[in-house]
Amino acid sequence: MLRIAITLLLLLTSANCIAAERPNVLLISIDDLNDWTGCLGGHPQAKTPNIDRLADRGTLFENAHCQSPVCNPSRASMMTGRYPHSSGVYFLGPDLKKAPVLQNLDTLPEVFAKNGYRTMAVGKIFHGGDQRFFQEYGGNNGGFGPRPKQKISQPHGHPLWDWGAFPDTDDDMPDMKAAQWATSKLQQEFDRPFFIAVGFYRPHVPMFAPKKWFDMHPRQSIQLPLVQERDRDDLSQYAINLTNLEHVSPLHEWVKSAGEWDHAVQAYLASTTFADYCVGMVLDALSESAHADNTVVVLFSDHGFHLGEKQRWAKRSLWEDGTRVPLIIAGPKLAAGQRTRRPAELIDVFPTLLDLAGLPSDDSQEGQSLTPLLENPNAEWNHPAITSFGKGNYSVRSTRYRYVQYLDGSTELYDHETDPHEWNNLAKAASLHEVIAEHAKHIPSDEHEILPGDSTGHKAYEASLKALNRD
Ligand SMILES: [Ca+2]
Ligand SMILES: [Ca+2]
Repeated sequence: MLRIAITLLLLLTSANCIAAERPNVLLISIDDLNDWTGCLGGHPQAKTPNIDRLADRGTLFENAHCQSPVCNPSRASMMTGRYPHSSGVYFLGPDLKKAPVLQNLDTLPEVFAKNGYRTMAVGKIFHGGDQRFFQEYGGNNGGFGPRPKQKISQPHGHPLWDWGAFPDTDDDMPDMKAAQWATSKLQQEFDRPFFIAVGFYRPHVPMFAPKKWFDMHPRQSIQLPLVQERDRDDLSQYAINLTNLEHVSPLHEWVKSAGEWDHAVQAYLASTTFADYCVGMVLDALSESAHADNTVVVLFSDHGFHLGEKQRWAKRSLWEDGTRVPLIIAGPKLAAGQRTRRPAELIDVFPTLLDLAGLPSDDSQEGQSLTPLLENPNAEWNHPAITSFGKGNYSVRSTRYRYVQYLDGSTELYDHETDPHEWNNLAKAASLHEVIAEHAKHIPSDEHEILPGDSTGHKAYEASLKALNRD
């Protein structure tokens, strides 16, 4: 009896020791942030000093992409390690727990909890219902706006679509509360390693921030994104319809005619600089804490965002503006100041964190651990980034090219070495036949049916399908 008790005690002690040696995880999410950061250079006037210093401390994945250009499927995919085409969660609905493929899986924080971690979160990590997945949840802090009596009236769009200097103080910003909550947690000591996730809402619409953040981006000197007037001439009608019909964001024509393009760009830059400030608060709290030398930090956004490129606004596209995201991984035992052009996917974060925490790997994960690229940013890497927007519509992004294939059979190919804005569709170039074939091999052949869910993203897909049948 005594021997059993001693053995048990020894086992428990060694388990605790192993757990105590594991690194903490700080996961920072920024909603709807495209490549308009200083370190990615997507806009020359982006001011993100805190995201940039995190990039300097770790590895910046310069060619990272979401699995879907919509919040819910992107986050469901990342947090379960399953592509949208594997789960059937392609759009804003359904919730991941309503997907037969996902409902019995442990999500990323739940796997860490099962391995002895204390899991905490604040803000938007999943697309709703975050409290289900963390042991402690500091509140959603969403539901911001609309501004009373000041709403910009625009005929085509969701009530969330508003921008301008509002409210008066930083303390009235929901993201500030999330940063403060995370800061207070990082100041505590824990008897176990922790997994803290902090999800910021800006620059997601409404693009509000107090006036001082707008003043850092004066409207009179705002540079509009580079846009080619006839950029869409080499796209199929289906591709145009898919990204524009029943769209919930304003039409580009309206934004231009209302004289609001520069104002909206200013608001996005201001909102991003504010979100970056909140990121800085959390990074400062970490570096001043007892956890500074034993915490892996991952920063990501759930998808990109158009601000007039290809004559459209917001997410829901398979182009670079829709899929490219910031992704940074930094940690105490990881190299600093690295950049890699190898394609990375948000779905890769799950197996990467298992690796970095020394937890058992999981063969059912559909992403790849990025640790080989953390060790050598130029390592051989044959895993292009796959993004879908509804069943049958895919983009395959390699180190050099983007190939897009739509369910009507139309295709696009862009060479990022010569065409970073994806203006010239080379899909019909005979000399690139082999390049196209190589990329097309990665288009999934086994696709889950679209699970029902009431969503605006789904409406765009349905409308483009209907238009196709009419042709
Ligand atoms: Ca989002
Ligand atoms: Ca074009």
